Amino acid sequence: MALVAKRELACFFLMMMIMAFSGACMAATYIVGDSAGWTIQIPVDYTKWSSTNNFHVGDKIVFTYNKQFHNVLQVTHQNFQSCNATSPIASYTSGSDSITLKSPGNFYYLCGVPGHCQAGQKVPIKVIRASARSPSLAPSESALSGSPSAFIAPSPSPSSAPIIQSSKFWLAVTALAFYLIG
Ligand SMILES: [Cu+2]
Repeated sequence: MALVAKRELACFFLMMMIMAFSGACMAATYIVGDSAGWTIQIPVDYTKWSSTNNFHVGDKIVFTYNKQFHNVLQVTHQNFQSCNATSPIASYTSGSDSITLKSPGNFYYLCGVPGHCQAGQKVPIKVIRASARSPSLAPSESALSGSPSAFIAPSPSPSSAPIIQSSKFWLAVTALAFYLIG
């Protein structure tokens, strides 16, 4: 009986570790505004929503909305602040727009339908390097706020660090599982 409980505990622990690990190191997808989506019908503080998430290079943001009433325009910081939709960098109109965050920096999106941006349908997205997840490269993350443009320069593949992390991770998990099973 005790043995079964220990095994269950070990399995549960393994599952939790796997979930935590994949959450920390794999590309994530974020629905802008979560369940509310991209809207003005429900008051959503998109700036607050954005600030509660950590966006990394490789992550995706998805705008979900009724395309009859809204759209998504990527704009400059200046046009974001003034809700100027006349010269977007990119525009999306499908109603379910998945945008992959390809480089670090600050990106700005708003709805181009007159009045909507002013009503709060605008979201800033701050993207940090995927490799910033690795503790050895962590100092680069703090430098990002100073000058995002510096990070557009080509960087080494972020895949190397997670592989090292991965092997250490599995070693730790295996050791712990054995310990728990006894
Ligand atoms: Cu709109």
